[in-house]
Amino acid sequence: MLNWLRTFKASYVLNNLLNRSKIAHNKPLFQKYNIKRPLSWPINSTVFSHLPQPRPWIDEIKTLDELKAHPNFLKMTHSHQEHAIHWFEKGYLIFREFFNQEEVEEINAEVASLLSKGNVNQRKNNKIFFAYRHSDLLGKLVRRKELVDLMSALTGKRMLPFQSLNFIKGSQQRAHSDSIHMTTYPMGYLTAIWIALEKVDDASGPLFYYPGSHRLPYVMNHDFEHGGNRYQIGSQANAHYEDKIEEVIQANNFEKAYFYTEPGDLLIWHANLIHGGDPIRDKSRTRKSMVVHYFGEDVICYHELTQRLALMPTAEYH
Ligand SMILES: O=C(O)CCC(=O)C(=O)O
Repeated sequence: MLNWLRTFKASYVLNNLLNRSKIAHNKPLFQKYNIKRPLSWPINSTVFSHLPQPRPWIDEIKTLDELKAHPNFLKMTHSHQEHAIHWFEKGYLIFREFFNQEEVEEINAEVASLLSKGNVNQRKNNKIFFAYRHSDLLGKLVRRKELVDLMSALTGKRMLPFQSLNFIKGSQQRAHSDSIHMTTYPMGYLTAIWIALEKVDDASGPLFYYPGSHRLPYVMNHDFEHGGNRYQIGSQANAHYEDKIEEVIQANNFEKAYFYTEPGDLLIWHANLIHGGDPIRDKSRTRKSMVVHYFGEDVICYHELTQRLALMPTAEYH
């Protein structure tokens, strides 16, 4: 019943009206881009299609030589430069043992405690949403300076945490780019981190990704049969989107890579890197992990698939 109601755009308009303060920060941005429509109305990428389409500085670059001569690259530290080259070519970065064993244990204990106190709960696809908003420990973790500084250097805008997802078991989510779920205008100001909170192998449903896929055109609602209309979101829009992404992967011959991990390993991905969760082959296995999605400061953040502005309760956005 709730899922059916959610297909009606009016339910989001109502929700936006009830959460006015969480979308109000978009007002100056709508003015800046001369978008004349109420903040509460449905929104998708076609609203911005007549506007210039700039991308994060690194995504505007065509060749490695051009990257190495760019002023933003030249002012980076040596280690950031190495990361920028890998990011440019592959669309992701891996840091082994970024968190130590003690930190991993603390995080796992914190998630277990939040679950047992009922501060968070496990929802669709084994996901625990927004735990970082209920915990000082996780709140500090998502704002770790070296991570935020690196992602901000790569995109050219300060990156702010928007959403965290904790998993006890693998998501088994089909291949997708996060930009269909969390979208920005201008496009591309989204990054995500994936933290391994235990050993992950083939049996527990590892994260998979397609190196280099971040350079593909963004797939938006108008690129597939989303099935929606003026009043409703297509009830199968996500499944049709995922079918479309399968086609894109086949057509481009991308090689699938897996993130096999030890506890504490970390992967950062680009707004348009295609990724997902592999099937769980051993159903008894857990796959404790945490994802954090970051939006760039000073951009319009919305959800292309469900056609609504992102609600931003955190102080950083205001
Ligand atoms: O952890 C996974 O299995 C997939 C997570 C994911 O796709 C996401 O958070 O966007």
